[in-house]
Amino acid sequence: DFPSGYTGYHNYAEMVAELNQTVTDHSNLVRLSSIGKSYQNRDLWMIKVSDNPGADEAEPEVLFTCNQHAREHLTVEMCLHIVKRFTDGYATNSSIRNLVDSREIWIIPSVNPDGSEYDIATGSFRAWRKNRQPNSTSTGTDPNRNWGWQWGCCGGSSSSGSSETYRGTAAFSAPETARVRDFVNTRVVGGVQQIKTHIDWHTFSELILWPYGYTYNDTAPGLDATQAQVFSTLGRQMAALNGYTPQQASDLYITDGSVDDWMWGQHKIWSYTFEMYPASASGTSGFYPRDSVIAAQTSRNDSAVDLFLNYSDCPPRIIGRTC
Ligand code: 0X9
Ligand code: CA
Ligand code: CA
Ligand code: ZN
Repeated sequence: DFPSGYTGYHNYAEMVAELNQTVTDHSNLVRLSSIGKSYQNRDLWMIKVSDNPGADEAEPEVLFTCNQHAREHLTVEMCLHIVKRFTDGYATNSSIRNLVDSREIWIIPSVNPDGSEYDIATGSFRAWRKNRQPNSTSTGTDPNRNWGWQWGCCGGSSSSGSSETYRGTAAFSAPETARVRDFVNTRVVGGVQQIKTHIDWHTFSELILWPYGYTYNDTAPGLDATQAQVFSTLGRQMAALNGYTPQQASDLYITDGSVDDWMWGQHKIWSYTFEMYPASASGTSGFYPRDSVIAAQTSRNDSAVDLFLNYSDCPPRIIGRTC
């Protein structure tokens, strides 16, 4: 389990308990479901937050994913914080109520529960990143190199099973990414993708990143200059609210097979990657901030998340365009 100084973080069982408690407390606002199983057969839980949550209403849909990377435990807390704020806040906060009433918000707090549990299993952090799927030489596929848009194209991932950025044997060879893909594919209704926007939460470096990650070019097939302008304008406005640094993903380094490139390339979902606290650290210590920072470093993103939800009907609106 989590060591002393970190017991405020949720392990997998505690995360599931928290989600179930939310269902008990706010059955009028949430639906809990599993999108399938991890490699080690853990449920990949997803919670929907909206008014009339049992109905598929004509409201812009928004997706938040957390914990693709096992050791990035602060991101689980970020997703749970989003759930809590939009449910506990509903009765008393009119701006929260307006967002919940006008959006369908899907939240997957742990995309990689096997890796996350492995990271804490001995009571000392293992600094584990990948999932726990065996490969030909070692263990683990990097979920954020396993997505099927320009998979393995560009030197932004590894074919070596022992690498921290092992891309897997094929796009979606990891069950965890395949199940998120399947869910997103089911949201194409009448030929129209219902999910308009997405944030994938990571740690660390305090960055807001947008596609593409596989190329240094600002524009590329499927991403024109106007769209790039939308990504950067919304990215910068969110960054002004949380103090992160906004940039195209490849400005950090080239990655191929990352989730945001697939969400945009395949579905035209306006997809961002947020790298949370801290801004910098030595070695892997940045993945392990004490639990005392959880409250401040999750609520720090509240106004950026609100802006993001607000524009989720039509992100091009931010540069005066229509949808
Ligand atoms: O390498 C990653 O997957 C991310 N950094 S982390 O330290 N959380 O592992 C950055 C990914 C940046 N690229 C894209 N988002 N495309
Ligand atoms: Ca609704
Ligand atoms: Ca809908
Ligand atoms: Zn990460």
